[in-house]
Amino acid sequence: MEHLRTACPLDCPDACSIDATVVDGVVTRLDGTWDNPFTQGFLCAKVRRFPRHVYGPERLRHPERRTGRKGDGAFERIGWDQAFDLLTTEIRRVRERSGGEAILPLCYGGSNGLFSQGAADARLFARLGASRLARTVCAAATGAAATGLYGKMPGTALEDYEHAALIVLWGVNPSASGIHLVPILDAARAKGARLVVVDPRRTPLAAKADLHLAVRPGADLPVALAVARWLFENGRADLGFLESQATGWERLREKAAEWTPERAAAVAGVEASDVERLAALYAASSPAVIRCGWGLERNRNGGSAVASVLALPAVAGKFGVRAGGYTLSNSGAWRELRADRAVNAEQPPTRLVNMNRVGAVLNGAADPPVELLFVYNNNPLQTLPRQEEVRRGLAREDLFTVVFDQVRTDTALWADLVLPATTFLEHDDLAIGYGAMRLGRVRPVIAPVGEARSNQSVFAELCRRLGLEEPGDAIAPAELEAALLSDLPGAGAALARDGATLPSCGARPIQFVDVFPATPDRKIRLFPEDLDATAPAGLYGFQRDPESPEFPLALISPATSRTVSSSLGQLYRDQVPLAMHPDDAAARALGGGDEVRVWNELGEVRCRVAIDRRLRPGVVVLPKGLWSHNTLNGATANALAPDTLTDLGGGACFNDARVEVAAVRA
Ligand SMILES: Nc1nc2c(c(=O)[nH]1)N[C@H]1C(S)=C(S)[C@@H](COP(=O)(O)OP(=O)(O)OC[C@H]3O[C@@H](n4cnc5c(=O)[nH]c(N)nc54)[C@H](O)[C@@H]3O)O[C@H]1N2
Ligand SMILES: Nc1nc2c(c(=O)[nH]1)N[C@H]1C(S)=C(S)[C@@H](COP(=O)(O)OP(=O)(O)OC[C@H]3O[C@@H](n4cnc5c(=O)[nH]c(N)nc54)[C@H](O)[C@@H]3O)O[C@H]1N2
Ligand SMILES: [Mo]
Repeated sequence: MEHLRTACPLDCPDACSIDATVVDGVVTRLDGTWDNPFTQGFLCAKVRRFPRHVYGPERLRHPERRTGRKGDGAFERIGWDQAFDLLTTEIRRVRERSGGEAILPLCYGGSNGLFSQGAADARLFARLGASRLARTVCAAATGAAATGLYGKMPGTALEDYEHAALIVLWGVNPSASGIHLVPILDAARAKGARLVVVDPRRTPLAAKADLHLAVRPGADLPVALAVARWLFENGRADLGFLESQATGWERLREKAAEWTPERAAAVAGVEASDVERLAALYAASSPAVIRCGWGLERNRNGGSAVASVLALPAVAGKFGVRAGGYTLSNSGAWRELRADRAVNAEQPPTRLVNMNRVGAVLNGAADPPVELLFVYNNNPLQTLPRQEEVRRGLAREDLFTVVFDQVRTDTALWADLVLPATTFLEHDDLAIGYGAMRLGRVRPVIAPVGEARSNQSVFAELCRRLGLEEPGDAIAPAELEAALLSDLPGAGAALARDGATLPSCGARPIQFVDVFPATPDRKIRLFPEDLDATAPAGLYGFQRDPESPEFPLALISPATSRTVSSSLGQLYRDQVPLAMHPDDAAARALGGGDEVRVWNELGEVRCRVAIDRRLRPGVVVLPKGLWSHNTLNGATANALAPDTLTDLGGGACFNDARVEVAAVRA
């Protein structure tokens, strides 16, 4: 029996350090360690179950070629040589006939490591002149807002929340999506910190909070602007700070002036007195920190909503003390990483495909049409909007689809060529979290299962076989690491020592003491003109709810503790119900366990109903990441999600799905 150290690269803020128990070359157990203090010696339940993902029956063990009709799932085993021959022949054929842009790489979360994404893969697709992918399915609106205002300033360290007097969790549910923050919140509360939660659902932390604002999905913008207005009107805005450290605050004040607490409360479906309570509590507390999540971005107002929330610490003057300020994504803490050196290729300015529109793009909305789709680190049928349209695209006879994955996903059933990928327990990688500020070394703790290969080796091999290799290409893990860390002297040695190292700003920077806005003048831009010009209703402009008499219910699809997006979904075979408030159920004569159809103009899901008092009336929930086996008709929340885009950043509007629900009577 051996104990081996590694790090978790899955799509999660926490970036845990792991102790893997390996018996005779088989991984039997994964535990958290203290190497990274934020891991606090424990792992989430889903990663503890990861060995089942590694060895389960859905695991892909060798390359396969389609033998039946598209979508049948009939494949025959082939060797890697044959797979590479088939693939290079297709790539050459498509490129010669229709040009590189007829090739579309489709990738997103995957293992999220720095070798697995944006390295050898990006090099290959750049040299092929393939279509570029706008990776917008997550964090596009938050990214645009945060960068617009602060230019990717590192956030308050999550560990420092322990020192806060007030913690505001805005559109974030750490109990599922980043559990290592939970004990820190408990410790802060034990020391007297107040907790405010803004979320349409009574999440576990909302149930413990001093104040819970159960806003309507998509209505955060009026609430945050009303708080800003209150601060200005009541002499609680820090005008000295705004004058010296920010630009554009007068424009923000004008936009906020429209939103009295009463008007914001009416739009958001909360009490005006609660909006005022939030403002007063925020003004009175220091250190006050806002943990801004991703729940508030996934709608038509997402970008402006996030901008208005992130403006609050500036308006109220909350920076400059430990645990004062905000945290969104800390990936901005890693500016020194040299992904460009790992790629070693200029990206030609080929067309940019927004991944939220892949359904439309595969069905004729692209010229030249996409003829070769290369799916890796992504499960598009389960995670993109407009599931039925995506499925129709994958069914196209004239599309050659490669699915490079670890397990046989629903998407893989539509592949022409299936390639088996290693998991993070089988390959080298480097992982950074977007919460914890650690760089973790991912080490292979077991040999690859079957014939699985790592992304970096497969994309490098494709480059070689296509004659696209160039001198200076980083191929081996050590070369990739050297390229990525070339501007972080000492990082390699620190990684070798304890499996993790820190960004140059330190692991616990104080905003406006240790780190400053990465804008040209180091000032906060509270009204960036470029954002104002691109938002359909202007920056901080509110777009009304897409509900209609026909489709009055807001369907949201938040993260659950079982999966990471759709990853690990093969491990849960049960039927997942639609959660619904008792009033909404009663209005439709529905009882718990009833079979229903949930539909809108885009599609229909058949499932059962679960009555849930923790929801606000008018909001129904079907979690993100479900697989076809989790519902009665194989469709999931994504079948009902529109491919409209957020006001900033071209992001996904999953939570703008508006639906009706009715019983299916036998
Ligand atoms: N266990 C687990 N962990 C994960 C993931 C996972 O799937 N499972 N996913 C990872 C990924 S990819 C990401 S991006 C992060 C996401 O982390 P979070 O931001 O925490 O994730 P979500 O569940 O999308 O949304 C958080 C909350 O926002 C609420 N919400 C929905 N709409 C609105 C709204 O309009 N306004 C407000 N204020 N709240 C709203 C939801 O009810 C939910 O409780 O988590 C990561 N961690
Ligand atoms: N309805 C709804 N849908 C959503 C969301 C929502 O809120 N509501 N949220 C969205 C969010 S936040 C996100 S981040 C996206 C995520 O969407 P995706 O990017 O599709 O993420 P996953 O579902 O985790 O799928 C990743 C796939 O990559 C595979 N993989 C993992 N590691 C590797 C590797 O090293 N190599 C290769 N080749 N494959 C690998 C996994 O097995 C898995 O099948 O989903 C979005 N979808
Ligand atoms: Mo995400």
